[in-house]
Amino acid sequence: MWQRLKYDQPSITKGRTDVVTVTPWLAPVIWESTFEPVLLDAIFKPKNLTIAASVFAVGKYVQFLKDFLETSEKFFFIGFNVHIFVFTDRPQDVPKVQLAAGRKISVRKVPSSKRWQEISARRMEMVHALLRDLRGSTHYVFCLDVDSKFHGRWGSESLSETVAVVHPGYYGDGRSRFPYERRPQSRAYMAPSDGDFYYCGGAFGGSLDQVLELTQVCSKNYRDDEKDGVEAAWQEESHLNRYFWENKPSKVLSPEYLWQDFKPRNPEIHIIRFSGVNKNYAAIRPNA
Ligand code: UD2
Repeated sequence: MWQRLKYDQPSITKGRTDVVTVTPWLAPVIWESTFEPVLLDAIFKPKNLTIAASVFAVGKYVQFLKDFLETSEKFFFIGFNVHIFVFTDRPQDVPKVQLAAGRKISVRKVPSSKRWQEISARRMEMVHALLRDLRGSTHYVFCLDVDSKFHGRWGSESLSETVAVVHPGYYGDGRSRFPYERRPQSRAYMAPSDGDFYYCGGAFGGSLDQVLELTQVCSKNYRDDEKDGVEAAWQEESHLNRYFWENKPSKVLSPEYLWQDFKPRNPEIHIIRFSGVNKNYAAIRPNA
């Protein structure tokens, strides 16, 4: 295989100098130009992997599905077996999208909700139940926000045991400014002197077994908090951040992997791969 493969000679002394490409616990941080897509695909494709993605479209958020699904066909793990699971209370409104060979969409019905906080917070629990069914048939899983579109490659460079995405809104800030849960009575609590990065609730993933574990711990902590009458500041995103503080991700994806359309592109962002669309919260959320 290697004789036929053509890619630029790697250098061990030259590379990107404007960003950090490894964490203090030696997990790679994935930025454009730090990896060779042709080489990575040549390593991962022969493994015949199946990648699952979960996406929730509850209530008016079904309107985002068309763009999400159509753009995933152009950019998300092209050439791999991909199975997208759409969780929705409106299965009849899931758009029909033309799929390439090896790609599937399945729809799972979930209850509607009167509170967006609850929709956001219950995702981990439902994903956990799904993953138990997928044991033995799926290798990696990504949990993604639906109000987003793919604009560039998101592929095998992102595969690892536990994968976190650095939130585009806070990556220049000091840790004391991160919007972690700050009340010690919550299981998502983070002290002002703690924390590595602020990670997105809108995109994370890893191997099936690791995401099973992560979703179990985070949803249990959310429910236990609930019994104590506490809801973390950013629901499951807060619990996810606490989880990744205690269990360092084995790969960190730069904010290229979840940008936000309203943000001007910063110079270190050479490509936007996935980005949240601009939206009018008052018009689409079930509550204020
Ligand atoms: C931020 C986070 C998001 C989540 C949220 C807190 C990023 C960049 N953004 O995004 O991950 O932590 O704050 O809620 O990480 N949804 C529905 N129906 C609804 C409301 C939400 O299906 O009525 C689902 C949908 O999949 C959506 C996700 O929940 O993508 C998060 O929705 P959001 O609009 O609350 O998220 P947003 O963009 O403010």
